[in-house]
Amino acid sequence: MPAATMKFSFARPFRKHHDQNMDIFALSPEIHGALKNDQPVVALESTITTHGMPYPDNLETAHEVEDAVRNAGATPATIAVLDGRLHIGLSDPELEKLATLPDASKLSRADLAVCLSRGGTGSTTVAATMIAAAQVGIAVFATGGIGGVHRGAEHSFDISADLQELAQTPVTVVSAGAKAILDLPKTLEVLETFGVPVIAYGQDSFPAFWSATSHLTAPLRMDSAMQIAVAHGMRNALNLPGGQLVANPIPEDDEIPAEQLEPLIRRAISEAEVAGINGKALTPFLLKRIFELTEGKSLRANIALILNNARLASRIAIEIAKL
Ligand code: PSU
Ligand code: MN
Repeated sequence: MPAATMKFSFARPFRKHHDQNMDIFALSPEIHGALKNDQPVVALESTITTHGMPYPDNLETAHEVEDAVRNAGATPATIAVLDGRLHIGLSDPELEKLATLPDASKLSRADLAVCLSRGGTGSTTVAATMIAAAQVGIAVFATGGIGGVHRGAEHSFDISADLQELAQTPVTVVSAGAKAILDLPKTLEVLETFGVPVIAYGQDSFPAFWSATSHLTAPLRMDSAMQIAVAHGMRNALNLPGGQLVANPIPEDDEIPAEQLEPLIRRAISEAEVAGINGKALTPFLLKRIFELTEGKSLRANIALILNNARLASRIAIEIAKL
């Protein structure tokens, strides 16, 4: 490519509409059609697949989550970077490639563009998935649990980029709260500082990922997908830049009581300290250790809560599409 052309294309401001970003984005035909016709679409992240679960549970779950969205009447858009293109909607072979990648990069806001510029491959975290979703006009995104303020952050400064993303990118993220490995009170404080609405779904308590409740009261509560959709629309009408965090409790039959989990979480965290694990590697390490320490129970709960979030996100996307 001649230098002048390159300069032009890189200097060009980012355009909001997906049709004009075809060089960066690779939309699956299904997603292209759904977005063009203003049909409800739910974004899904891919770090759960590459760093959150072992194979083959990761691949099976990715398929089940997509099926859950389809059964609820929306279109699933799993997002990942493959060979230098930001894919919105993955084919079965693409999903399988991602799920079996030995050393996938875990991409957040800081490294998304670098990976694309190098022609690389990697999964997107909550932050990077939100960026991609907003660029192509997807309003709703389902994940397991967002990243947040790690325990001991007063020393490590480890605060997930997911929180800043919620403050600036207008996507409604359906989660089961923040992962219970985190410092939940500090995570709620930072979200409040950043002006992110934290909405517990159908209860007052802020859910704690593997557990349906915590000792914390969520700042906001809503009891219907429609209310959440209207609030999303109101933020747009006010031109407020950030998103909403919906905290959807894990179904009670699938939860692990917090008392049971807490000692195992503490043990995993001290093992990480001893091993000197930090940065991007910390959350995947803790999830893996808790999986081992609960003999797989945490994984089953994680799968159940993601499916539950996918169903609620679909209902919200359907309501937003009606607005
Ligand atoms: N939800 C899960 N499993 C996960 C994640 C979410 O059930 O592995 C991922 C998300 O991609 C989230 C990331 O953005 O964990 C948080 O990583 P960190 O703490 O390094 O920001
Ligand atoms: Mn971190």
